[in-house]
Amino acid sequence: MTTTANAVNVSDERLRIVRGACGHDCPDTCSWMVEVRDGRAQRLYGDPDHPFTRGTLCAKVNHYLERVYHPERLEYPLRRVGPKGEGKFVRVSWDEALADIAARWKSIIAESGAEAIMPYSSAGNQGLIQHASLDRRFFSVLGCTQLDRSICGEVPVAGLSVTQGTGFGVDPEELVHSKYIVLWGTNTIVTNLHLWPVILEARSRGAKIVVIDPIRTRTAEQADWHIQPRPGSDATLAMAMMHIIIRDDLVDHDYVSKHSIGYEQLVERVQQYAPELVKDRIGLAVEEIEKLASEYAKVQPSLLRPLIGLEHHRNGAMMFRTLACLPVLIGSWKHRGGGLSRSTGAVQYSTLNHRGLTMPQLQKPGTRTLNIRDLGNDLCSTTLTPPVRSVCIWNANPVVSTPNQQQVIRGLLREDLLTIVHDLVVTDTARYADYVLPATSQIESLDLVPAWGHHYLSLNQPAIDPVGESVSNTELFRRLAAAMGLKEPFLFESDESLIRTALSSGHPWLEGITFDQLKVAGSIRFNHERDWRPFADGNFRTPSGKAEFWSQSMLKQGLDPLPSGGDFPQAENGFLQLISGKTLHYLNSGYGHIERHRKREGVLFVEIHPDDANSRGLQDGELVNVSNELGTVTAVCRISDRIRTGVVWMPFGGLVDAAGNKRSINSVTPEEPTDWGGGSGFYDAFVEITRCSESY
Ligand SMILES: Nc1nc2c(c(=O)[nH]1)N[C@H]1C(S)=C(S)[C@@H](COP(=O)(O)OP(=O)(O)OC[C@H]3O[C@@H](n4cnc5c(=O)[nH]c(N)nc54)[C@H](O)[C@@H]3O)O[C@H]1N2
Ligand SMILES: Nc1nc2c(c(=O)[nH]1)N[C@H]1C(S)=C(S)[C@@H](COP(=O)(O)OP(=O)(O)OC[C@H]3O[C@@H](n4cnc5c(=O)[nH]c(N)nc54)[C@H](O)[C@@H]3O)O[C@H]1N2
Ligand SMILES: [Mo]
Repeated sequence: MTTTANAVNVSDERLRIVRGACGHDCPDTCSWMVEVRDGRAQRLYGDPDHPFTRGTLCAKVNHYLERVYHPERLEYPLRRVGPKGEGKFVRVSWDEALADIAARWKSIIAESGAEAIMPYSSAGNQGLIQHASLDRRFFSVLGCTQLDRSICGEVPVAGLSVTQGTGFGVDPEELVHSKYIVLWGTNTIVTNLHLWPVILEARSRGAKIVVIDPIRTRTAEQADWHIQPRPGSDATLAMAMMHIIIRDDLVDHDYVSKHSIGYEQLVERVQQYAPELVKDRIGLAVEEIEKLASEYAKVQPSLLRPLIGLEHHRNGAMMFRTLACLPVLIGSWKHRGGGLSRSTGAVQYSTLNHRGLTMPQLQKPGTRTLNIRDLGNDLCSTTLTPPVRSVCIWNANPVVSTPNQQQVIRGLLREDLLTIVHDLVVTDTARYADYVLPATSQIESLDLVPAWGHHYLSLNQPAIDPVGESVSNTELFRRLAAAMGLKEPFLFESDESLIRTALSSGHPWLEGITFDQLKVAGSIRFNHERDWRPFADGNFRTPSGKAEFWSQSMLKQGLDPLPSGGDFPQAENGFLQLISGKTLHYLNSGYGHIERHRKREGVLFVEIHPDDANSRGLQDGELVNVSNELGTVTAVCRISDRIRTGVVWMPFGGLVDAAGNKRSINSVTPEEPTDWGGGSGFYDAFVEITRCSESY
């Protein structure tokens, strides 16, 4: 790493260069430099010296300053004047907004108890303190409803932990040493761009790249082999692979006997997964399954990289639990670059003093928890006691991102609901708010940014003053605490002090990493050996200390103690399974307000296999309705052999459908819970596709 100072005075005296880091919910957490002249940011670019950023940003963040200075950027607090959802607001002062919110919250608490107030946030900003710190303390002190935020990332950890006891995995930079890389349910080139050069480096050293995805994504097009199973069948595929590995004695018996328990039970379980028996459920030919299992076991070091595609299925946790058995069975954890590499979040969060930031001890025992995926049902519930009377939303845009979108909208339309939204623009969710409060962008606030795709810790330093009257999340909660008359000093901790708290864990990997050092270096790699192999010598964090093919704790919870294919629904009676994926120019629901990005993504479409289109008499380019019992969304029909039969694919992004209605894919996705881990199986959506009477 270079150690260029934070604010460098170059020959142009009025120009400052400030180091920062992207706070988007993305594995890459890029380090960037912002050139500022006379208080205005003029250029933002990837740090050329950062080993993971390598001087490039992405299709979205290349235009980040357009987001900062966008004409729709919120500069002042707004109060609703029109009907809910119409988006009519007037400017009010912060004092007026805070006084009214506090007065209404106080009366809600007096009448119904604090649980009638519900916080709702996700990872819109994934910087450590802007993501989760004073907000958690504030709502805990009041005793408000707690939120189970398992919409992204918790399900895999819940699944992996059964086998490994932790979500730890291979450091993504170590993939250069892998010889067989399986990108499993992830579209690296679109969503995790900065890992791609690492994978290409591995390929240049002889690695084979395999993609497992029901659709031929951009990444699949670049791979050496694309395998196209039916959605949700991946754990069954992994079981069939284990069947073959055991049958052909490709097992690493030494590793298995030293570092695992339950091998005999596994041997018995995989008998049900002979490739001939399960090929139809998986939707692959026996030869493909045989070849994958044999290559995966024989070519070492082999590496699995499963990301998000698997967790949004009802059997999501079991998928990760089962996949995690594969590297144990063949002992690939022993090799440098071998094993499984998913999010590095578990590593980052266990290294930092996260509990010191969120102070979970403040939660009042017995306070109810509502799940993020159930927002629509909870807002519409007539039985919830107390009912949700106010929802405070920041770092999230649930009208677009939460399943069963029309139910979310019905809930937000409730006249008696006090809705507060803190965001950078009037998002599709903010349109339903009573108060919209302006949020700072990443270049206007201080944060320590952990990454879920690498092992660097980055300091994001503010480059410019907040635009208008916008405030950061931490400042919002300091203001709300003051308005509520709260006095606890920890509700008013400064951003810098919070960051120092986060760095105070005493973890050996943080040795020598201080706030002051980060101010100079910008980004620092955790202090561990390059060649960190988390489970080379066992060290699993399970109750037995071994990798658990058989799990006593699962049994105790009434769950299957062994890995399995899990239950996954399949399309029947003319229905098609609808899955989705991220897009290049949107960051989840974000960037949709910027014309350049909207244009690049174009009109909402649905991709369908030629056979499925023919049997429905659909033409390429015509408008179709994608519908089920939850709702309808209109999209342009794209007939394509990128997708396998029985499955259709839509991009996840903005809210407007191809007929101009305020609907997106989540109008037809269910809020079905995952097997465990609290997630939602919204990729198990089943839809009919019919010709639309409107023309495009
Ligand atoms: N159908 C379908 N649904 C999905 C997905 C899918 O693939 N398909 N993906 C799922 C996944 S993986 C995820 S992570 C979720 C994402 O869902 P959300 O977390 O709702 O993500 P975004 O839609 O990007 O909304 C984040 C919001 O936070 C705002 N924001 C950014 N920075 C700040 C800040 O500093 N302060 C405040 N107050 N606000 C800020 C942004 O402007 C944006 O409006 O969606 C899930 N929903
Ligand atoms: N450009 C861009 N980058 C992003 C985001 C963004 O919105 N835009 N979002 C960020 C966020 S929040 C996240 S969580 C990450 C997600 O990163 P990824 O995991 O790469 O996310 P997706 O693009 O949704 O890719 C998931 C893939 O899984 C496939 N899939 C769906 N169901 C199945 C299945 O049952 N089996 C298999 N094998 N595959 C399946 C889908 O077709 C899709 O191609 O990306 C982050 N990066
Ligand atoms: Mo996500």
